[in-house]
Amino acid sequence: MKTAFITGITGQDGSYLAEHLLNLGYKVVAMMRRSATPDTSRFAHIEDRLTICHGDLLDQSSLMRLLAEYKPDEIYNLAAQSFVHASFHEPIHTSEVTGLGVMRMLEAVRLQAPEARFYQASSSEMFGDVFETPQRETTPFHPRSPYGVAKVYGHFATVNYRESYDMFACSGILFNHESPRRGLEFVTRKISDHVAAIAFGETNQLALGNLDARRDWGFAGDYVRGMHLMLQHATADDYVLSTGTTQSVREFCRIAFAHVGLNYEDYVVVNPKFFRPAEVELLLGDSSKAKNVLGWVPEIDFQGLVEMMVDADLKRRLVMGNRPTRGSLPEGLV
Ligand code: NAP
Ligand code: G4F
Repeated sequence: MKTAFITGITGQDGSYLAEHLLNLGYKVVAMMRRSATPDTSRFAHIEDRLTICHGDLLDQSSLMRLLAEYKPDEIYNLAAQSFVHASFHEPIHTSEVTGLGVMRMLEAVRLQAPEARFYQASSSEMFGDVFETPQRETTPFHPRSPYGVAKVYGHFATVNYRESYDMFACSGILFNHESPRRGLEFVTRKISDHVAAIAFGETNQLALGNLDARRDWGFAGDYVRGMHLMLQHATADDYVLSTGTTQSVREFCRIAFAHVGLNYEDYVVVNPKFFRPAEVELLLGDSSKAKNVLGWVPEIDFQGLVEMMVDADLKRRLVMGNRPTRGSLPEGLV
């Protein structure tokens, strides 16, 4: 039985990846950091099948100790301070975790598990002020936030360890991927949760920032399959994962509100406090390398993703016995 080691298990991708690897027959060792109020809700349904351990990307010794103890075959470094907006307020912390944290992981792998295959969660935010559209593996980077800068550091650290030490180290350049388990501060989940809250009469308004920003949004469950495929290939390399379509925040709102029979223009207001000092205006990925080399293709389309997220936030309220007061429930939920 192969052993996989995942950092970031409490986050969105950690939970989907752990599910996927358990289904494939892996022993999954999952790292979380110490917290006074640990949130295990995203993986509670599989917790009894995981080996949970404690470590922190800020603490080199904990990473060394864990890799020495578990000697994993595959290592997925998903942990990060991943919220772009917060990275403007906490640039040093973001650099420490999201940037230098990758170097700490790579050092721990080099010294304790050099034969392990390593996956680094890189990001389309590295493209930032894009040089070309669509963006692919060869597109130059121009990050627009401390988060993006830290991810570029992590990306090149991964490439450098592959080239310097012949380590099997891959960087997955993933475009935005979402799900009902997405954190509430990210725009897609903020919208889906507010649509449900508005339909149930809990609030009357959704305050957002830049409605014209465009993203290439896919489903997280599809993207974790791609992470695993990268580590199964004969050689280590870097891959873009994306859907190849782009939509605006406004379009996400339109579809999400329409799903419950409402018009987003009646509820959405713009509040400049959600603007960023520098914005990434457009992301659109070309994942043909992942398709051709790994056989990876995403299965959930944009409309399906929006409806899945809104349905989940509606269901959460329905199972609590609440009833909607505005709009109409989608057919499957009536
Ligand atoms: P997420 O939900 O924000 O999860 C981040 C995880 O990192 C959480 O488990 C968090 O733990 C953990 N973490 C934060 N600081 C840590 C530290 N010092 N030591 C150990 N763990 C720490 O992010 P996600 O959406 O699942 O994304 C997974 C990875 O992919 C991230 O690296 C992200 O930057 C990258 N990425 C995401 C996307 C996307 O669209 N989702 C796209 C491209 C790349 P706590 O719960 O304790 O905070
Ligand atoms: O949902 P977001 O916060 O995601 P963002 O900044 O694209 O970053 C996510 O995707 C990256 C991959 O490209 C990951 F690396 C990163 O870890 C994270 O998962 O914002 C998306 C867009 C932005 O242009 C933002 O300005 O939505 C715009 N937006 C408009 N109003 C808003 C809001 N974003 C948030 N979070 N909240 C708003 O009220």
